[in-house]
Amino acid sequence: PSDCVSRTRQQPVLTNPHNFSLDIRMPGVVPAGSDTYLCMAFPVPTSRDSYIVDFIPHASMDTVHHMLLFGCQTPVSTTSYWDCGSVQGTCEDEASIMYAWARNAPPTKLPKDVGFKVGRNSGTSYFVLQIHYGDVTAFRDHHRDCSGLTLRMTSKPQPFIAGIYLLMSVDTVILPGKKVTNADIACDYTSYPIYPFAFRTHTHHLGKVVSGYRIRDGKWSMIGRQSPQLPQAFYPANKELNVKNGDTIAARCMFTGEGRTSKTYIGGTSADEMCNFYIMYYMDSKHAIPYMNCMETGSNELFQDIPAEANVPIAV
Ligand code: IYT
Ligand code: CU
Ligand code: CU
Repeated sequence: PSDCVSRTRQQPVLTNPHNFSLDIRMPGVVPAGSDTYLCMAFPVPTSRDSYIVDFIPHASMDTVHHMLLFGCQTPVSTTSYWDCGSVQGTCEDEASIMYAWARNAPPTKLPKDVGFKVGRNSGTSYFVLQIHYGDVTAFRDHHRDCSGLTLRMTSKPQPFIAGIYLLMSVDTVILPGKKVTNADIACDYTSYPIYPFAFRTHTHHLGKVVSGYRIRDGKWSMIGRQSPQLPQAFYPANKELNVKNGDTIAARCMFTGEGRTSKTYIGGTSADEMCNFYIMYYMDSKHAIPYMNCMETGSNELFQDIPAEANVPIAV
């Protein structure tokens, strides 16, 4: 790691004793080949609750395809970095995504007064950094990579807590050659209001467009819509839209089976598919819920009224 700066040093910010920074960086790695996924866990440094208020990416543009940051209790390893491609995952328990950086996409900022709450009490003991190294020809000189993130953190309680609402399909089957298959997901929302500010879509190769909506009194309002073939970062959500008790949250992934000669199922490899719509929201800290998900198939009756844009491919 001689060509990487110390990754453990913390930089106290002298102007405010509550604030500190944490470097989450690969420890000087050389990926074995193109499309290698490497993960590394970092303990959350305080037992007391603290809050992430900003993310500063440090990524080698010529090699890093994407970076994701997760929070969880039990990473696959706590001793060193590991290969976290399709076989080994990130965490033994459920991970939640907190940040996504993707090449050629602008990184999203948290709004003012909003923080991700972390710390052993809040169920996040570890951060896991996942880096997808794309083209590794830049490693022919055997230099070592220390890409990662700096987290700007504070121990000062924040008025609003950031969270993730994940809609995912568990049962989609895409028939070979069939032009359009929709994966529809919907759940009733029964909690305190959330304020979406960013969204992320994820499919593998067959996804054409992914759209997310709030349905209130039968009216569909778009939270976000994107091509999953564009960089899978968090993009700004449609503003001035909240989700409250009594609403329905819904998402559709439009897939094509063209070019396949057998059925495609939901699964972890690049020959499988996924349908994910992530909503990053904030919530009043008084009754904040940091993670929610929806895995229910939406009914045909409900999705009769989905806006036509959900089936209009986005040019990439
Ligand atoms: C089967 C599936 O759709 N898996 C997704 C969603 C997922 C994300 C997380 C499922 C679980 C999680 O803890 I975080 I259980 C999936 O694996 N998505 C990938 C990454 O794992 C985040 C992605 O890039 O969105
Ligand atoms: Cu990638
Ligand atoms: Cu996937």
